[in-house]
Amino acid sequence: MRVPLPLGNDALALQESFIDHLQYTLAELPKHIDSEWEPYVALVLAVRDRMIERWIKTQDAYYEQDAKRVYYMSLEFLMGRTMGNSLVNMGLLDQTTKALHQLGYKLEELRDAEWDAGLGNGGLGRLAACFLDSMATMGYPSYGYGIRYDYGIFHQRIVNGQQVETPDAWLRYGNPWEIARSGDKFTVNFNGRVNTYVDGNGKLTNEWVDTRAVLATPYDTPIPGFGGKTVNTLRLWSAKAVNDFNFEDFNEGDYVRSVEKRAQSESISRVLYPNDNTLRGKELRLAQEYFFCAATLQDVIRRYKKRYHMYDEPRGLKTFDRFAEKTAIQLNDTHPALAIPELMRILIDLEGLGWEEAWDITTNTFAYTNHTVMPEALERWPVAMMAYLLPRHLQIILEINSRFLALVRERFPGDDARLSRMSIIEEGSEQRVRMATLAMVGSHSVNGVAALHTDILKAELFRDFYEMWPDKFSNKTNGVTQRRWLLKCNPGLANLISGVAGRGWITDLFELRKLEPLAEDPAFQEKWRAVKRVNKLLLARLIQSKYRKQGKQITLNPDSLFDCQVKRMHEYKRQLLNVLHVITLYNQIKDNPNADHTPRTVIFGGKAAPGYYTAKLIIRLINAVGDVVNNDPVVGDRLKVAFMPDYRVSLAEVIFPASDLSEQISTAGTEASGTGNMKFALNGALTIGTMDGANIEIREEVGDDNIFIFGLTAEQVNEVKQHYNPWDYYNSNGQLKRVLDMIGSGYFSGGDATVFAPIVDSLLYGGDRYLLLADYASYIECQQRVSQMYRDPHEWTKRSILNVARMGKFSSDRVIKQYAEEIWNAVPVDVR
Ligand code: T68
Repeated sequence: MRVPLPLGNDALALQESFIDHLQYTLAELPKHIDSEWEPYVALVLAVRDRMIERWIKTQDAYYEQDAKRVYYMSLEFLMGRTMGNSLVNMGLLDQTTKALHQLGYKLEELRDAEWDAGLGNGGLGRLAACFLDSMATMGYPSYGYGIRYDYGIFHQRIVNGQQVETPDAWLRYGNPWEIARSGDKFTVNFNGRVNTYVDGNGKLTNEWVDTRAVLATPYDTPIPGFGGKTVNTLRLWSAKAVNDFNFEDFNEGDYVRSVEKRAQSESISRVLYPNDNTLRGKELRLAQEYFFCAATLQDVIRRYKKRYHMYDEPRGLKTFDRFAEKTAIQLNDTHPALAIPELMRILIDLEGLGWEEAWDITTNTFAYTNHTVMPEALERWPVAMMAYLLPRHLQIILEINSRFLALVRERFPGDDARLSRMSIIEEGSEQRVRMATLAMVGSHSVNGVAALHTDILKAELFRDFYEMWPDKFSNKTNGVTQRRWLLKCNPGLANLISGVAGRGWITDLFELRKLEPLAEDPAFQEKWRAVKRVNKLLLARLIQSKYRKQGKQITLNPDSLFDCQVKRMHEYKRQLLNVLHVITLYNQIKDNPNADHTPRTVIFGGKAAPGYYTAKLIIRLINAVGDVVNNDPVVGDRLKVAFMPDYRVSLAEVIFPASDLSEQISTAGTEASGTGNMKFALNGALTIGTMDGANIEIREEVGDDNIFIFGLTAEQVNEVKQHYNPWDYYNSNGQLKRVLDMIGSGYFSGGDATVFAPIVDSLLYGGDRYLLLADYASYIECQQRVSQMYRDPHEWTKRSILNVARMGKFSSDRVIKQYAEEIWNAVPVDVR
């Protein structure tokens, strides 16, 4: 068979591919094209062709070298756009820009035609995306597995200051990056019942019968590592109805109904659940989780079996003897934890292994990452729901539990309270399956995502389990990929850095240390500030255009301090505390209009879960405060408040490079890690933050002088909560009282006191669960220090440079290396 010639990477070759695809794939003549979409697709295909060569080579190398495979199972992959990142990683950026320019196209404009792949809610989903980039860059034989939702995270519109959700139909015009692999489809079963009998050999056998079947079909997206050597795979499953003619329906002449019923099966992969750090116990969500696990494990086992005969019979080994040695599966939170009972079911019911043997393989294969200590985010599925949807899995879970509880009894005799705390089944008015417990029992590794978070898991949430298995627990502090979050999103800063420190930082972030000696160099500082200013102008332009679309006017001063808080809207993240500061500043300006106030632009962005009433009301408050502050002539350009609608990956890529100040102000002990904190700092913003999550480790790295820390520590939070009374703070702090009274009296709602009353009530009468009032004074004082320092450009810029220089630890490359060495026992493969 003829092997195709490698494609050229020069501008001419790229042009040829581009024009070929316009003509032969899209049947378009350039002069008749009047949208960006067709040339965008042609460009994608030209770039994709170049990735496919390396993709095939990579997969073949993994097969030939019989590498241990790593599977990252996640219900969320928040990929954002793929074009810019692919060009950067494949080294095609300059030639592509040139090629398009000669044809009369602008790369920037074609890039903007791409929809964000928003298949995630926030940090957890974006972490998965960063991990894929690092695993490919470092050459780990790895696969991302997830669901190809027809609808990603909703689009947020702001109408009359309030969030309105609209569906994200991101696949409407097709997705040119993906390749459908109809050949690798699998059947996934639901419902039915379990038939237990003793077979001819006297063996107890369980058969799952009378099930409802759904097809899982895979779509693959290539994931190029930096340098373009390794190209890995993100495989996403889509649900399809099976072709079983129901003759009963047919006989009754209800053909149309039988077609309609197909939609039910296909609804499994319809939509991403839009909750971040909370869960709704919907049966369809449980069906999604199982659909995903069942399809993925069949694929993993298929791939393993294709290879196992190499070391099988000749050496007297059985099929699955080397499964755990050749397979590592990382569970991104408990959302894919049904993979544990599913692997047990496959090994025992379908492959005929004994329980002990199957359990050994299962626990040696799986590892579990926890991302939260918030009780409302822990998955607890009703036993009754599981009995109906997955009867055989429930049986297996109960068997896992009874064997596990026997071990606990042995270790801690007579400790019934411990037994009920540790049981996989939670008792109560309704029995539930505790998925985190299932994940811990069924894995050989459990990790948190920042040092403090892991400490809290060990000391509080998972304390009993830590006492039982101290060696299972470890910390893996999160990181982010510098390819997207500096090289791609901030070319100005990336070039400035590479000019003085070389390009080594792109694959070894510790190389940024070379910037340290330049931190106080006036000429370098000048260039540093110039880059930031250009980025701020770009962001200001973008915000202004978004406001025009809402029929509003806003002018932003690029010399003001850009103070940004972008992340999901959640009470524990305390966007409301930030608002209290904004109103405090407003009062200070109004009280003292002639004083010299440091100009600030406070920028918010983030989506609230559609059913999260309080979070939505906080969005409304931000916009209401903005309407008052931004239009007050006394204030002028000394204070502006902007809410960026529809915050997403592609907007984040504009915001981080333009920020001076990064708000990381969650109540200590609530934010597992945070990763936005790292992206801001990597782009030269200083952090104002609490001693929470990875903020603590950022402080350790950059030094206490180069970060603004305020508020109670996690330990103090636990203490204060024992006897907390928000009124004490309200009554003793005049500034605070005034701010709350303004909100409560309708100052920002045209005199209507009812609008924002629930917000004030949640603080004063609702117990102020996240201790905003306790941290208010310390936050205000800290912000004053921020304003003061911003007035000294030399001092500020020095700290900005030192922040970037000391970000080495927060690369996801470091994190992946730790997972690979300490959990997966996986090694990189060199793809020639
Ligand atoms: C985040 N978790 C953590 N959850 O909040 C953040 N939850 O501190 C951490 O940095 C990040 O994970 C990465 O480790 C989430 O983003 C969710 O999005 C989520 C989704 C579904 C259900 C529950």
